[in-house]
Amino acid sequence: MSVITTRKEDGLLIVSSNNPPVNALGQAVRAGLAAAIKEASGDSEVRAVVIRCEGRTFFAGADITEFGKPPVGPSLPEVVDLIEASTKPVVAAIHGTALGGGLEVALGCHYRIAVPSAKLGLPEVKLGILPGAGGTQRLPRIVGVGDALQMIVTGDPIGAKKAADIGLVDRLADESALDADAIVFAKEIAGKASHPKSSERADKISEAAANPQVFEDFKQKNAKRLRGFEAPAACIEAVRAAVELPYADGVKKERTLFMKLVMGDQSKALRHVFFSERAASKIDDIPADTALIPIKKVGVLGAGTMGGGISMNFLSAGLPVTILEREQEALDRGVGIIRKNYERTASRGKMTDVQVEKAMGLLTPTLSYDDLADCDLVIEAVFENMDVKKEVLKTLDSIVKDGAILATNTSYLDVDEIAAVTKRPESVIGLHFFSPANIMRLLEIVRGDKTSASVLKTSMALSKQIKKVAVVAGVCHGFIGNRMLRQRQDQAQAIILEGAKPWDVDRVLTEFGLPMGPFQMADLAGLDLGWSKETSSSSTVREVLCERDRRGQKTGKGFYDYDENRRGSPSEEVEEIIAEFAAKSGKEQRDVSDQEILERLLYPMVNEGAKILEEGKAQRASDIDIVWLNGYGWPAYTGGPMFWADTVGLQSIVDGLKKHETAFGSGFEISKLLKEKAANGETFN
Ligand code: T1G
Repeated sequence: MSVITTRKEDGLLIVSSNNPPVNALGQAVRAGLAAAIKEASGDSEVRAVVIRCEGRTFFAGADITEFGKPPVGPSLPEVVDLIEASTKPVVAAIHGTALGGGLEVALGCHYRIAVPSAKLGLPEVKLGILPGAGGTQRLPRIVGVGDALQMIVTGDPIGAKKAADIGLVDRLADESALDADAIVFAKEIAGKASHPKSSERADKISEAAANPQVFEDFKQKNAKRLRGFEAPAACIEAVRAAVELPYADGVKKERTLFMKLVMGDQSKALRHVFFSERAASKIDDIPADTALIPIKKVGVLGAGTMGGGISMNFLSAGLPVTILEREQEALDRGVGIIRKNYERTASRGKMTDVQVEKAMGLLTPTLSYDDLADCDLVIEAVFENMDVKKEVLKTLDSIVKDGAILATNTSYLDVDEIAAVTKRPESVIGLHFFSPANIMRLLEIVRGDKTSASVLKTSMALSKQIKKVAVVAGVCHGFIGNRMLRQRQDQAQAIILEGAKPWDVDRVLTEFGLPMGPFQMADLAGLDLGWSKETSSSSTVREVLCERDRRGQKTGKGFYDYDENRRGSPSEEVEEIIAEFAAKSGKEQRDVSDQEILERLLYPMVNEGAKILEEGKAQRASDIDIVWLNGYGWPAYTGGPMFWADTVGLQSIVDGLKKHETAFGSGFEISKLLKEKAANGETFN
């Protein structure tokens, strides 16, 4: 069965695409579309054409799996030009998501009709490229430079209503009658003498032609968000070409920029991220027919920062939450913070007051464990202490109904040991949210030795429902993310004793693309976390700083000195404290290069990632990448620590680890898997 079929109806040629799951514009689809347009042009009975898609969505873009492979014609630009040049007017009937090449096909059509729920966008920049089938030249001509820049440089889709407002969509169809309304529309326009061609429009770009400052302003306004990414600047340059060059030259410029980006490392990394995020939701070794446990009511234990944030995820997804605290005051404070967070979101226009009240209406505060008895899932978010967690799980085990999932939000502790205090370890799982839990996308699903397939599969399905990117981790100290972070933190502490300045260490990591360095992070979190004056013994630089009232941003000084706007600057006193401490510890200080800082802090993370894979604590290397991208701000344009290691070359990583072996201390070992892959010239991904 061909993916593109045509049928004639009342003088119209209806062209249908059926290429599940998302009607990607693979070779067969492109060839089918080209043939359909030729069929219409050659058939005198045909007065107009409607292009529509079966399944859940209009074309969601070029087929990304074809990237990097030898191209097979017709190319998408050729198909889009063919549609626009068609002697019969063409209407695009849009539902679901018209994205990337899919929107470019629609821009090649003479008219666009969409259901109100449809989304339209050019997300190519998220894959490290730019629209390569005329989108950067046609879209500004239809919607103007301002909206085109916003859509192309951010890659964020817009709704059909907004698209209609800005002229991208000519008509909104009834949500349940797209095909019928598209046919009516096509018949209406069929009689017109001429039909609009996006590539020939100029009215919407004249304003920008008179004011080229619009491009600089846009760049400035988005500089912080786009830092480190190559594609956004190329997107702006392509849209500028649409304003400054004739269409044919603009398209050439677009193609040149596209080809450079698509062959580049950043696009390879971002395509890796695209498929890795989708792969992460697959659990390799559980049967597809594993039953899901219905989750209708959720319980959360602890109304502190984590408990409150966790609750909001379920409330925002429309699931009722019962939140338990020991004291009324703590309960009221927790509930108050949840409401304040929602109201702040509403004040930014990202929620309506009705939605705020709906979410708050689903929240039941309680001081009694009994109110959790009929929950389908209970998540404990109490103090990170093994005895406390065991006590809580034992109590839940005695109260909550059979078949319910008992989850712990521990960040480090042994989930199997916690599960063992219950009579139903198969129902126990780790759901490790990241703070702030209502914002951070990552969820580490920690699979215990006895966790059942149903509990695991249900947790993964639920993570999608609460819009998290979930990754399955095995039980080990710190699971995937924190276990690797530990390696970096240890080296950060060690390398400053050898002479690297804390602010140089942070600079090297932020220049690499991480949002913050370890010392900036420590000052933000507070150096006195887990510290007490009574037990302090100047045994670490951190202790000495705390003893000197340098406890971080909150005291105006930590590793950095802070001004009234909390802007940090290097501190001579800290330099002296570290030099003194190093001397006392018999450490000689020396100049440490940026390259050594990078290798010493990031290579051990990769090594630990390889050990996690070796031990089967992660299903695949790309899962580790997804953890670091969504939980620790690792720069997406490098693909994540394991993909980045492949880019650096595993042999270079091994050589670097060997070079710095002494600095890593006696217990350090290079992962067997890493050494093997390096020796065989293999990669992780
Ligand atoms: N190509 C190939 N496979 C794709 C695909 C695509 N464009 N989009 C999705 N898939 C696969 C995906 O890997 C998954 O596979 C399955 O479809 C379902 O996807 C010239 C060059 C459309 C919003 O960037 O954003 O056009 O895991 O799990 O959550 O200018 O998919 O089941 O094996 O994501 O409902 C531009 C990418 C391409 C859009 C649906 N287009 N797709 O989300 O399902 S570049 C995009 C999405 C381009 C031109 C350039 C989402 C979706 P599997 P899913 P979903």
